[in-house]
Amino acid sequence: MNRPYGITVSRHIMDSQRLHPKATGELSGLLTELIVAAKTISAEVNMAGLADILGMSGDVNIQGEYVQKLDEFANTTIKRRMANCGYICIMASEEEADAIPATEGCEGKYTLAFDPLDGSSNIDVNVSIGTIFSIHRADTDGKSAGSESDLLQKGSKQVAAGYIIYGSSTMLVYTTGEGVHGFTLDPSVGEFYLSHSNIKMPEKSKYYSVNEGNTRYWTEELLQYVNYLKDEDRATGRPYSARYIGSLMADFHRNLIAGGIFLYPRDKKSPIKSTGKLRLLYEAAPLAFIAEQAGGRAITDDGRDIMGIQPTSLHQRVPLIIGSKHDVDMAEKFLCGKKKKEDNLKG
Ligand code: P6P
Repeated sequence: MNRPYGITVSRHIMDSQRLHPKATGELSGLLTELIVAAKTISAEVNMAGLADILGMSGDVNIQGEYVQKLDEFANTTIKRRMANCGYICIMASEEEADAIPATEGCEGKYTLAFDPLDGSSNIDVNVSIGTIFSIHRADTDGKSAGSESDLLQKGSKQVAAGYIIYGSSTMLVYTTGEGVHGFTLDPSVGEFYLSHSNIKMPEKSKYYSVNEGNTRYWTEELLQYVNYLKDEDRATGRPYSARYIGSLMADFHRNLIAGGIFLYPRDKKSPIKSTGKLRLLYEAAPLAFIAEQAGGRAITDDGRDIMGIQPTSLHQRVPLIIGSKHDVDMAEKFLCGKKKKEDNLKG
């Protein structure tokens, strides 16, 4: 079968760099190193069912979650490769309590925040999982150590963001602020080929993604919005269909390609979810950058733009409403009390 001789991700990165005469190539180098780590993780994830790596490692991470062995492998793979790459000065990982400095003498001008393997609770049941990354420019001379404050920057300051989803195929989706582009891995040659150029999220969708097992813990406004989606009104394409996989990567990627709205609001089920479950630095902010670059939106459940939130801690959680612009706009009206379900009964 003729292999697709399309654009490789390396060529796409270099083509993008050539558009910026002042570019030093450090961001290209950083992305290239991250992609090597992703290929390594992909090979391991795809073998998970065969190797004895499946199952729990017995450890517990900063989030208080049992760490799956693949989590550890992914975290270690990224940390080791990026600490010595010479392009970053400090890192934050979902799996580590504290910031991770670059190896002394290998400091660069960027910072990296990452979730090494989001959705890891789905590993043993073969559901798509993913690595999420967010890159900022540090406030340093580009040769010295970074500090935690270099990591605590608004999403609007991101230089690049992306994810690798390990699913029926392994895909890399990333943005450097010039659109969103998707690459599919051909494992037989170990190369990512451009498969989704300039992805645009459908403005309006027919899917909503939320864990309805938490309904009793939601605010009244959220309940009103979700019930609105379930009402029948052909003119506005309702009722929507429910699609919730329980893996942020799988749910977000489907919504990016096919359209949809994903909601993980604050709920009263447990104290740690009083500000939502998902983390700002390495989940909400990078996905918000991608969503906005693809024409979508990302807000909190009280209407604040995710990209405008000033982080105060590495593992800060935020409520996340993200997806097709029309749907997030409508959710915002309900959540900010500007719209009620019965308003629509009046036509
Ligand atoms: P719940 C997976 O554990 C995760 O962090 C995300 O990938 C996913 O969207 C969310 O939690 C699912 O949470 O409470 O619905 O199981």
